[in-house]
Amino acid sequence: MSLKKLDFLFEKCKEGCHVNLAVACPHGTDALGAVCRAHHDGLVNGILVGDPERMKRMADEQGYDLSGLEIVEEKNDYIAAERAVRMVSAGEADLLMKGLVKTAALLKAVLNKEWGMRTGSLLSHLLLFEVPLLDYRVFGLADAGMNIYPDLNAKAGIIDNSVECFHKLGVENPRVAVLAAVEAVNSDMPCTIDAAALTQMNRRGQIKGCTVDGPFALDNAVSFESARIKGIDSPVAGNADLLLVPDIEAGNILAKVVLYMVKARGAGVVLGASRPIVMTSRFDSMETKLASIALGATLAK
Ligand code: COD
Repeated sequence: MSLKKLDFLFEKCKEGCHVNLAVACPHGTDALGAVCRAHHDGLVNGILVGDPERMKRMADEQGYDLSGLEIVEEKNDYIAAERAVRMVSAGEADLLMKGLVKTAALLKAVLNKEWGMRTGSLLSHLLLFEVPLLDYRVFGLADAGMNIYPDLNAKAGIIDNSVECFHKLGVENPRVAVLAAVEAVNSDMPCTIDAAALTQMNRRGQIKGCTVDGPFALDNAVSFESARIKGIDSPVAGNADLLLVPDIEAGNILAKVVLYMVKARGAGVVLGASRPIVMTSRFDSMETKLASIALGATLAK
């Protein structure tokens, strides 16, 4: 089974109890607007951790309805980020979301050894996105937001986190395409060597619960026609569920093409911590922000 359309996330996250979402510094239109919508649409219970005056001013300007949302007062952004992380670590919230605070600052708080959200696993980012031009097929893209230049072990950890997410969403054996610029192993392109090693690690049972193959150029991974023309015989070619990119630069550029140039809907979370972390950007569409919250809430259950 593969995923089609992200709509199912909105139903899935409403099953059972609602999760409590702690938003660190919801002082901008991006997170505040999304969490208000998500709260009133019944996706989550919103907890706003930050400066109440800034939130209320923003809500008045934009017409957001803050009624029913819990507000935890912390005027300093860094302390607010810490407080939101501590709330999740203490079980007072089930899900963390980034507001108007630097990504690296929030992630450093998450990685704090004493009160952060570490589990001993690698933390990595996963973006799910649906492509209208490909019949709304859903692809995962990792890692476009956390690990800067992952080595082989980190890439295996990124696959493990992403595969666990696919399993939770009902995809039993996701097909993982390790992306490069070409589909042949080339010693001048180190990521093609990593791709071959990851494929072998999967065959030998070092990476489980999925089928890994690579290297692939992007088109060979998502298009049967392209794979056929190149003569690639693989269960993953043309049929990938998860695209593993070589580094954060490639991932971030691909994610931005998908979200802003193609206008596909996405859902992004950081995985591998004690609870998922929703990281949206100011430029994300409201659909992408809500789908990210719905994905995080589904995984937090
Ligand atoms: N998973 C688990 N532990 C980690 C990870 C990880 N991915 N990264 C670092 N750690 C641990 C290390 O083992 C160490 O104990 C501690 O955290 C600090 O490690 P450093 O010094 O290597 O890490 P930092 O604090 O310099 O950087 C960690 C960041 C996550 C902040 C950094 O990797 C980063 O800035 N990533 C990019 C985030 C970003 O800007 N994303 C936006 C693009 S959309």
